[in-house]
Amino acid sequence: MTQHDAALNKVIQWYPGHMVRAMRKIGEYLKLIDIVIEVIDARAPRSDANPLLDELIGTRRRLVVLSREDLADPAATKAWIADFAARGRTAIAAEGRQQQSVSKILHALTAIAAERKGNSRAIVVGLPNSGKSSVINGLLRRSAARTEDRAGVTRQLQWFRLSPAIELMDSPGILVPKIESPESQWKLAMIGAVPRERYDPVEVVFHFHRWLVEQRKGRTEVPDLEAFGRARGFMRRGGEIDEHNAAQSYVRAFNEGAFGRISLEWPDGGSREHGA
Ligand SMILES: Nc1nc2c(ncn2[C@@H]2O[C@H](COP(=O)(O)OP(=O)(O)OP(=O)(O)O)[C@@H](O)[C@H]2O)c(=O)[nH]1
Ligand SMILES: [Mg+2]
Repeated sequence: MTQHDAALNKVIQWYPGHMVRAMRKIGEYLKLIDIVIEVIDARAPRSDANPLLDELIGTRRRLVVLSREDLADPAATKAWIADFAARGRTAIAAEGRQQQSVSKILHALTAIAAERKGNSRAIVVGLPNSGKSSVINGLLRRSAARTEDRAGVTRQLQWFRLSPAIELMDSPGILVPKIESPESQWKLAMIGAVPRERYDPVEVVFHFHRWLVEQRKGRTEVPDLEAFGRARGFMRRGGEIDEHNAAQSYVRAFNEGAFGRISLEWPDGGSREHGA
């Protein structure tokens, strides 16, 4: 294990009490639930998946929402939708904050509910900060659920009525307690699924940029931390970079799309990005 991998390890240990309780509650509530809407960040669908949920969901109808479509590489998102379809699952790419985009989810949900008789109850689940509450607000067409650009905002399960026939439940984000791969750790930190105080942003940015250079065979205009820090004026007296603050700003810039649309994962066998 390198020094950089060791620094990432502490991300694994983040599994606070409210997540343990939420996971247990989701398990209890699932008896009442007919449809599971899984919100997954389109930029890292592999790291974003939650195998614990797979067990709980069992044979219930499920719908995958690939959120942050606006930040992901469109070719990767297309490949992921095909990959989900090949595994018998319906995935819809959406930008949570765009009404038009969320209406695609509404159509799919209404169609599933219409196949069933009577009331349908759907729960929205996914990793912290993946965009669950935004999807709920988009579906309800009002700001009913609180949203914020950090992980761990929704703390409790909460019901919302979408239509006479459909009820929706928002739930706290749940991070898998043990993330095995160091790759997944920096990716989850980079997409905002891990609270800022739980990781060293300098390490995360280092891993991200090294990965990007490798992916693009050395050709990328996305700055490394040093170049970014200098360009944005994160300087200390003596000409050194203020690495920590620069790295936090770097992660924010990534999530604002400042480096373009970048997907961190592609399905197995899918064609990868090549140039620029
Ligand atoms: N660019 C972009 N931002 C989004 C999208 N969906 C949500 N966001 C933003 O991402 C942040 C998190 O969204 P939330 O809806 O609060 O996420 P959540 O999954 O409910 O988060 P927790 O309750 O903390 O687990 C907010 O700042 C949203 O505005 C999207 O599709 N694109
Ligand atoms: Mg939420």
